[in-house]
Amino acid sequence: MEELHRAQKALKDIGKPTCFLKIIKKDLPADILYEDDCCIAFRDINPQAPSHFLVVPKKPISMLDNIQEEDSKLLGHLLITAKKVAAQENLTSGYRLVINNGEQGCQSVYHFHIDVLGGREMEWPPG
Ligand code: DGP
Repeated sequence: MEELHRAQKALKDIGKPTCFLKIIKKDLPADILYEDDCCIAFRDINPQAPSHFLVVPKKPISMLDNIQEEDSKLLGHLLITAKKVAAQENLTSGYRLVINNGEQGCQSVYHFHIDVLGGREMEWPPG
């Protein structure tokens, strides 16, 4: 419920510079785990698992719904980055990737990102 409320609130700010854009521009501090020309990975400020980090493209795409065919290579790069950072985090027993999209998907920051969670056993189905 709290997640849905946060997601509904975030919808009002769609199109405005997000905290992730500020992290990319180094205007906001973050615990950065990886960075290259196309993307950045940093620890989630409100971790839901012992290891919880976000993989974020530098291109400001708001959400999965707005990903285009031309972004296919970038999407692949984000997945490879998630895998590399998970290895860096020693998530050898497995981990989960999540993409929250839109209000009912509980997306609370409208800069596309992949949540990577690990370090504990995940539940299925997710809530
Ligand atoms: P979601 O859109 O539901 O995937 O949630 C976005 C995640 O981003 C959420 O788990 C909390 C995290 N987050 C929000 N603001 C900040 C921030 O300023 N810094 C960091 N490191 N994480 C943030």
